[in-house]
Formats: sequence, C-alpha cells, structure tokens
Amino acid sequence: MAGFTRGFTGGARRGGDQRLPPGQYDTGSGWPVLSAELTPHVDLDTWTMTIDGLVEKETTWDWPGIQTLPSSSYVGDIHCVTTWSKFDTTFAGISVDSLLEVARPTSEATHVLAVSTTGYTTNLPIEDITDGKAWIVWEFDGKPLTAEHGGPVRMLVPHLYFWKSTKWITRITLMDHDEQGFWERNGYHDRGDPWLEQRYQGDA
Ligand SMILES: Nc1nc2c(c(=O)[nH]1)N[C@H]1C(S)=C(S)[C@@H](COP(=O)(O)O)O[C@H]1N2
Ligand SMILES: [Mo]
Repeated sequence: MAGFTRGFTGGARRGGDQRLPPGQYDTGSGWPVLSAELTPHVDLDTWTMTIDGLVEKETTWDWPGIQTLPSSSYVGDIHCVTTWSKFDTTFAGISVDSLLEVARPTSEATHVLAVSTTGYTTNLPIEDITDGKAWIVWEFDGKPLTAEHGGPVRMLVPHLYFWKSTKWITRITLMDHDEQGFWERNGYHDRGDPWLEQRYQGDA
C-alpha cells in the first residue's frame, strides 16, 4: 500500500507493544508455575530470613520480626525467560532495602547470592536489589502467596527475568565477586535484563 513502508509498520507495532520486552508474549490472567524442585512445605513458625556475608551486622529475622519492617509493595509486570510476561501484578511484603539498612553491606560487597530453603540459588549485582528494585514478598493480589508460587515468602526482582526472583527465599549472602546460581550455571545469563534480552550466557 502506498504511503506505508516496512519500517513504519514495524515501528508502529513496537509502539503498541511497549510493555512487552523483545521476544515476550502476554500470558493474560494465567500465572504459570516454574519450579526446578518439588514445592517444599515451609512453616512460618520456623521460617527465618538471613542477611549474611560481607555485612557489618549479620541479621536473621523470624516471621513476626520481619513484619515489623515498613511494608512495601510492587505493582507492575513480570517477565519469565520462557517468554511469558504477566501484566499488572500486585505483590506485598517489604523492600530488600529495609533488610540491608539493618545488616549494612560493607564497601567490598558487589554481588549477592539469593538462596532458597530448597537449595535453589541465583546471583545478582547489589545495584539490582537496592534502591527500591527488589522485595521480599508474602502477598499476591492481597492474598497470601501460594506455596507453588514461592509462598509463604519469596523474593521479587521484577526488572529482571523472573528466574532471579527466588521462591521460598531464606538467605541473601553479600559477596565481593559474582558467583553463578542454579540457572546461570546451566547456561542462563548472569544478569538477565529482559529489555536487553539477556537470556543466555553470551547474550549482550
Ligand atoms: N526456589 C526456586 N525459585 C525459583 C524457581 C525455582 O525453580 N526454584 N524458578 C524461577 C523461575 S525460572 C521463574 S520463571 C519463577 C517462576 O515463579 P512462579 O512459579 O511463581 O511463576 O521463579 C523463579 N524462582
Ligand atoms: Mo523462568
């Protein structure tokens, strides 16, 4: 059709899909479950969350203790590397910043390993979990987070691919180097920015 170029059409479509990172589709109201391990039973009576490694004050919170921290929520999108994205999610819990404020990372700390009760791990640069970019959450859409989705308590790092959001979180260890976690050792990217399409080792 006269007046339209391929470039214009492509540009218009990109404009319409602005919320979708490259290569992703909108999964709609569904929420797929992706677990490498069997869903564990985590009892809140014995649950703990620890910040350790390169910190001034290694600290462990129990369930009543962590709820004394200021509540914080995330409203927005999540993106899984298997190409689904989910729009307008609402998670509630606390900001990782409130934990680090207490534990105080030393100046040597550059990266963290987020550790699940199951042994699942993922690595993150410290900048990706500070300044309001990461949460420890226990509610989804105003209801307790279900076990299959990481309940009672999971991590949430929504600006990175969702494998960085450790389910059944129990520990964040501060380190002076990057150390690959479960999926990173299995070929996935060390950082995982969906907008840069950092899916696999070797991607930009
Ligand atoms: N402990 C643990 N956390 C995990 C995973 C896992 O297998 N085990 N999978 C990751 C991946 S690949 C994704 S996409 C999300 C899936 O979360 P969901 O099952 O709530 O959708 O959790 C991430 N966190
Ligand atoms: Mo994923």
